[in-house]
Amino acid sequence: MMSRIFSGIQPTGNLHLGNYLGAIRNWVDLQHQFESIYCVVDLHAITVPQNPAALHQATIEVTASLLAAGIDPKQAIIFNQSRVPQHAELAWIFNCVARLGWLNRMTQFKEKAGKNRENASVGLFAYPALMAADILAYKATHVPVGEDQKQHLELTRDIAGAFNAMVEEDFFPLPEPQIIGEATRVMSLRDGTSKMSKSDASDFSRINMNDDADTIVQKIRKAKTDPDVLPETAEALDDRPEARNLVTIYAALAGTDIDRVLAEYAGQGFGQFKPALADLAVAKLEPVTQAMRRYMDDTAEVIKVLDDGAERAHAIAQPIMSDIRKRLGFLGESLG
Ligand code: AQP
Repeated sequence: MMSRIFSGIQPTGNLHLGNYLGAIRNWVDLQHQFESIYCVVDLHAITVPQNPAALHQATIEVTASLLAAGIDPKQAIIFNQSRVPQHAELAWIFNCVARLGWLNRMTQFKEKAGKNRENASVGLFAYPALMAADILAYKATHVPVGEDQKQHLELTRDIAGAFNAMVEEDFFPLPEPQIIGEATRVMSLRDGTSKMSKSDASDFSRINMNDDADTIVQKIRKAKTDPDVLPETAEALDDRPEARNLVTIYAALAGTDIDRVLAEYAGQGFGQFKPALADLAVAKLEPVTQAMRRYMDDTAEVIKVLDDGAERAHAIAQPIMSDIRKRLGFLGESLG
């Protein structure tokens, strides 16, 4: 089977360094090796309440960040999910394939629903079935994601397998997660045990892709650390989550590994390491931030990329969905 990449990102606010190092930077590399489809997942965004104007704006901004990071719309398909109705259509079918017990095990739902579970939307609970539909509507074979999405990918494989068993055919591939690089789980700058996230109340917990140089320097200066010097081995960072996080970020930005960073900085304290990290972060992120501002000055170009991407994505998903309809015995062609 031909390799095809699919991955998605939510338009739920500014992209941050975790999204960049855990996912987008890898998307940029992979677009040259595989047919690649990158989706701004607005249907996923509405699993929690959204302000329509903010969602509209974030869809444009996230797309601008993808372009600024180096995704080439001539090479890869970039579009927003709700434009291609096959995502929602297949998600419904997968809601009928997935078992309640499988979804009950998903840790992201538990984290996001929190104590208010009874009040969470049905969509938030069924989120992984929509994610499976996103991937399998294109029969994608590889899915580059951060560590946090691993469990959802396993569910996608379970759904694909159950569907295949139902239709007695290897209809869908079992997609492989691609969790690549040093920084597969970037942690909050305020708490090394929780994930850097768009929805963290504190802006000082994350570096946003549109932060200016001064803000990046300030956030790194204020990042939580400990009083010890950097050790010689990575194992010695095991019980120092904040220190490990900053060293990991450095390694990922520098395109090296943790051991090499420690070989250079062992014995030095954060008074020395933080300025070096801030310089590196500014040097690596500033070109992306500047390119993003240029795209935001001409949003017509960004919207054109999404229009074109939606057509190309639809052209792939539509015939696959048509085959699925036949397998299930649905009468006639879908009008979507
Ligand atoms: N902290 C992270 N480290 C590494 N990778 C990460 N990703 C997200 N956070 C980190 C990866 O980025 C891709 C897109 O994520 P998303 O925006 O679609 O979903 P998310 O995981 O829900 O991101 P956030 O920031 O945590 O959003 P909120 O706060 O709205 O829930 C995925 O590949 C993800 O693995």
